[in-house]
Amino acid sequence: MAAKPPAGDPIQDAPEVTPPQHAAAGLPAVGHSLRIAQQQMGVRRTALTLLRVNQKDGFDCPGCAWPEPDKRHAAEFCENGAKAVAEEATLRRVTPDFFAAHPVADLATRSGYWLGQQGRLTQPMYLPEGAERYEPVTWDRAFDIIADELTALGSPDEAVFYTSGRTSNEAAFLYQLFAREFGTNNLPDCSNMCHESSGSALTETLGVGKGSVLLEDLYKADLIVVAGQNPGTNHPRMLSALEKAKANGAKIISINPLPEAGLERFKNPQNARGIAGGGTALTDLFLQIRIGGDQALFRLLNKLILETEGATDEEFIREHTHGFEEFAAAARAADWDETLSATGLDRADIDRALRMVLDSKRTIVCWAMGLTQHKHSVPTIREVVNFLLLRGNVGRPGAGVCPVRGHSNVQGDRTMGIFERPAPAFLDALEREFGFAPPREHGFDVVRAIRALRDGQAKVFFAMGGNFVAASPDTEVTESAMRTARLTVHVSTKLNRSHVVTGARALILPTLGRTERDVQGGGPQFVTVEDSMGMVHASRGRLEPASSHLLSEPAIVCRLARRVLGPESRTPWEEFEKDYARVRDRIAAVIPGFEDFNDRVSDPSGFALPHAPRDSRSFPTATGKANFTAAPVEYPEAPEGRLLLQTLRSHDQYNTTIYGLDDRYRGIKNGRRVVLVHPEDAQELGLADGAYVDLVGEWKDGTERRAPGFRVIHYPTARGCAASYYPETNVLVPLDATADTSNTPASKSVVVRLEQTTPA
Ligand SMILES: Nc1nc2c(c(=O)[nH]1)N[C@H]1C(S)=C(S)[C@@H](COP(=O)(O)OP(=O)(O)OC[C@H]3O[C@@H](n4cnc5c(=O)[nH]c(N)nc54)[C@H](O)[C@@H]3O)O[C@H]1N2
Ligand SMILES: Nc1nc2c(c(=O)[nH]1)N[C@H]1C(S)=C(S)[C@@H](COP(=O)(O)OP(=O)(O)OC[C@H]3O[C@@H](n4cnc5c(=O)[nH]c(N)nc54)[C@H](O)[C@@H]3O)O[C@H]1N2
Ligand SMILES: [Mo]
Repeated sequence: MAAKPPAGDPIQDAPEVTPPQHAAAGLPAVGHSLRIAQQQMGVRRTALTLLRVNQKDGFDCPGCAWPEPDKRHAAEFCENGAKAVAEEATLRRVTPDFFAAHPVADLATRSGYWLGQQGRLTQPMYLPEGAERYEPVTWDRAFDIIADELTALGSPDEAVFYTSGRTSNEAAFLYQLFAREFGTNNLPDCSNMCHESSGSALTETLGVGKGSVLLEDLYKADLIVVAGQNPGTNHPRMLSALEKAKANGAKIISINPLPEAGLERFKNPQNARGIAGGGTALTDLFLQIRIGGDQALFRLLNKLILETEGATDEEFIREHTHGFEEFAAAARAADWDETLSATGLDRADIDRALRMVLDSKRTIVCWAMGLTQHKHSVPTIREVVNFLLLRGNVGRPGAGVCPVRGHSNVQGDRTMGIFERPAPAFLDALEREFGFAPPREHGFDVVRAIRALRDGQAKVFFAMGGNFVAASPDTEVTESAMRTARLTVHVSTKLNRSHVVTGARALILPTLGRTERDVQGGGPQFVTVEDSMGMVHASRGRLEPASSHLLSEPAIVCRLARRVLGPESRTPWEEFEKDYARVRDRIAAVIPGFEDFNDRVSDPSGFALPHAPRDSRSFPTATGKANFTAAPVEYPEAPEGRLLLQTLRSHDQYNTTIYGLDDRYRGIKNGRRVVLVHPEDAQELGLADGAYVDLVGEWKDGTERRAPGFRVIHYPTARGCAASYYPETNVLVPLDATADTSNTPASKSVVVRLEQTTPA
């Protein structure tokens, strides 16, 4: 067993490059994940833990939000799920001695990778004002410190309560209840940086801000479009679903500036064809689009559909939609030349795509961050909705919208009320059930919370999970905003950058992870989660907790609420902490679709939440119909000599958690400070393969931001585009560069100049 973290840092970043691969998964993936898992957990624990992932009596994989098939394999996890589990179930520990040996100033010089590799947090730690080191603190004292700061605020709106998407339904429901009873809607979450654009676009057009398909629908589809998503790395179990869809006759179009290996070919490690054979070719048509060209592409496809006799579903349009004429006029005006230049595609490619679209009776569009993190993301996703509505592809089997969510319970957290702009009906229900008047004014999202901290309007920052400082845009602005806070508090499993860039005082509150046993006064507990397709099910950890000092997330919220709100609160916090079933009773009373929650969740397969467009083709929008929309077409353009940079994930990371330094499918090893550039663009810019550059972001207000020391890799991305990993490149994303309407940071289209330097 190798429970020791790496000794040195900065960890050597010396990228080596081989040609990109053309297939994903297969045996190398299994070997790779087992190696990482065994380094963290040892052999026995690896076997015991991984067999419990996503089983009906086990825990929900803390990796992604892709749903579980009803018939599960003995090993219903993937390489990257195994890495996520190993990261949590590691045997390495961060103890008070560690903090005694490492002043915060020292930890602030370490990489995020090094911090994460130190292991699980074991005790509550406190950084007093002016102190150099974190020191151990009791839970009671920690809650006193938070309560003192919260009650000293001029207004509850000077506190910010962030959530990351691993938090269970029960913890999330309690957390928003506490924040609102305290008096604020300042509940930003990672969704603000992720699928907020999908939520905004879908709520307006279909009336429900979630996907409209179930796993079975993928198996029934004729055509699946995968746009702006890299499932081979980020949702590997989706590849098994695509494989099955193909076996049933589906065609796949992938739309991406990068040829992602996982979408080209899948070698399923769970069948003989995948292990010994060549695997399954997935993509039938690859549209290598320029960054941000998707709205233009879908607009032109819509024009072409409209121009094809009999291609639209007239009855559906008449019965169920609104705004068709205005949309159709805008679509008819789409221009071929403009589309070709916006997308970088050939006419022949678009013709081929059109033929596949017209040949399909049941079409699903899946997407992720490649569509959501641009200035014009909301109109882009609305154009995808137009595309589906035209042929009646919403609310029937094998068809619909499929935004593929990130964090394993990010969708559930939103359902539970983690939202800075809660619906009035939700607040009314809270008021009825709990007998206090929740605040009605909208709170801060992520970007507004950073501005509020920067401008002194927010003074206490509390995070339920996540790594706000590293995940947020404009690193320097965010870090200095965080340092102005009176108090920063993080409920966390692992050490990260947000623990070392702190307010005047700081607390780290260590918590149980998914894999661990949770026993409270009322006996062993389980929690629930909702996947990307609106299926709710239980999750039960089995491992001994990483330390006897850990509290569960629900327990932390309940104790904090009792301490802050005092005897005046009529909410039974003590009872909630003892028995999470009591929390579920209240969720059932407040949130539609959770009736008889405790009974229904005892079904090991879980249950599906209602979704009006999917279930009955009814659309709870302002017009009572599905809305066509007609926004002007936009696309980003880089001036002469500049490139459009997207900031994305490598294969060895989970957001800001770095598992290793390889990006296997893209052929990059042992380094993360790389920038992928098309060989011809590189040549025009005079940059040889392997040249060293600084990435200099240029924002429209004339400001520049610099990320130094990246190695240029000649790579087959779309022309005019570049790609580099997040979070290293967050320093380049201006705080004000956000999507219209959703306010999501536009981290997939940053204008950059590459300045050649000498290697460090
Ligand atoms: N192993 C692992 N799993 C994860 C995560 C992780 O970090 N690691 N993160 C989780 C989270 S929170 C999320 S949100 C998801 C993220 O899942 P993804 O969205 O797949 O993640 P990204 O790496 O950001 O990849 C974006 C993809 O969009 C493409 N793209 C970029 N710009 C454009 C564009 O303008 N148009 C089109 N058509 N394509 C574009 C990129 O080339 C890339 O393939 O994954 C979740 N699962
Ligand atoms: N430039 C750029 N920026 C981006 C993105 C991008 O594509 N490009 N993607 C955005 C997206 S999609 C997202 S979702 C955000 C992610 O933003 P976050 O969700 O804030 O970040 P993570 O890196 O997922 O958080 C990791 C930390 O969560 C803690 N943690 C893990 N498990 C648990 C748990 O069970 N309980 C608790 N309490 N804590 C736990 C650990 O301490 C770990 O260090 O980043 C966004 N930022
Ligand atoms: Mo995400």
